[in-house]
Amino acid sequence: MTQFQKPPALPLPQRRAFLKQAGALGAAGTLGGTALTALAAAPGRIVLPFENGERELVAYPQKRPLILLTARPPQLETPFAIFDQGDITPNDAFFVRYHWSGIPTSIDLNTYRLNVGGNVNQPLTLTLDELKQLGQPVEVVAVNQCSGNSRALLAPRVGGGQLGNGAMGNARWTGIPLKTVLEKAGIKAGSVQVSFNGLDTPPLGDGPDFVKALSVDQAMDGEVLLAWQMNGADLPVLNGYPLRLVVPGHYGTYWVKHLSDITVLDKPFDGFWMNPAYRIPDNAGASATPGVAPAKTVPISRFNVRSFITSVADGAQVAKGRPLEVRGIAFDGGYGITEVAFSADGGRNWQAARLGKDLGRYSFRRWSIAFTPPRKGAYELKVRAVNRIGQSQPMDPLWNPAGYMRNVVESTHIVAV
Ligand SMILES: Nc1nc2c(c(=O)[nH]1)N[C@H]1C(S)=C(S)[C@@H](COP(=O)(O)O)O[C@H]1N2
Ligand SMILES: [Mo]
Repeated sequence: MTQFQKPPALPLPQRRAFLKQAGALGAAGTLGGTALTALAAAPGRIVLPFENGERELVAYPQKRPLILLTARPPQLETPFAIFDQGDITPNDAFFVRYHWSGIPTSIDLNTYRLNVGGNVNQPLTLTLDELKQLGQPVEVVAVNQCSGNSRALLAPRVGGGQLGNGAMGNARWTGIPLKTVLEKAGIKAGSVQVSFNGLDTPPLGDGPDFVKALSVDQAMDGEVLLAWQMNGADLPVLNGYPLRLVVPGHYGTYWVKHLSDITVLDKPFDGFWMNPAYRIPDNAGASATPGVAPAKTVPISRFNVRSFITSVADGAQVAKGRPLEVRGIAFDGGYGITEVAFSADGGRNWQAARLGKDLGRYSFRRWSIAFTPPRKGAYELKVRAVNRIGQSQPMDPLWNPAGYMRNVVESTHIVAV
């Protein structure tokens, strides 16, 4: 399966079988004994705001009920209301994305190893404990967002996982800089890229394994982390236990989970998941015209600017003349959000919102503004953010064939009564 195909929804019995297996195998990992009890609560359904947006809510091991996109592999979206509850996304509410169904359901730290090899002076084979001893742990609060977050809102619709706005989350990640490990191994002269592989595999070994690459410069920038904790706890199994790459400001595709192999390369990596997958039109808005193949593509990289209203849902009724706190989140690729503007009249007039606590330039930035609907009737609310280098969001949606990087200024329609 590639991200260009719409994954089929599995019938319930097959999904149950997977969940049972995940729970039963959980002894050595962190799935623990609670996994199956969580499944018992039949959580219901949700309707996302696009055609064929009806989804089941399902609780996987270590997760609260989340929006089910596919069961094999597990792909789960965070219900949007969670984003109104704070700037950190709880581990059990964090979205899950995989490409292949051969995911590890249990990992034994006694046998787990991180291999660092390729064009290095000293190949390394490290246990998790040995890795942790290599340097002082560092922390970063950073958004992880799937390239195809919000894909189902595109017009015309495109193939790929039909995601609403829930394939993103913000967490405090703890680990050591990738740089520390690469320095220990010693990158040889002439190296150009570093590739990353995790423990998951294609079914029956008949597809391209999920492997990603970064340039040596980026791998050595000191910001890319090998992280073993998320919000102060071990990574949930479905979010990459026991170790994942964290690439602040960059799309989730680079955040390789269950990381097992780091390989330094003397020529560019050209595996399937770097080319043709996960590429965007090579222009400022990463945009293309439907039906016209983009002239040139490049690997997707940094997030563009996004902002969302989280405190009031589209279609909500509010009281005329009663003050409303409109709240939400904004983020970008790491320059930091400097301005958030709010409009209650479809974008004709804008007012500056108040920015919340700054958790760092890779984090969600919360914002809020008081709004009192002066009359009865319909209002079109909009929010638009600007980052430190002046990047913002388009008023009209941009489009590309893979449905990546949606960041149009969205509308929330409400009615005052
Ligand atoms: N091993 C592995 N890592 C992976 C993937 C995968 O399929 N396998 N998918 C990537 C993609 S496309 C995304 S968006 C993020 C999602 O991270 P999460 O599942 O922790 O939310 O994981 C990335 N890391
Ligand atoms: Mo992704």
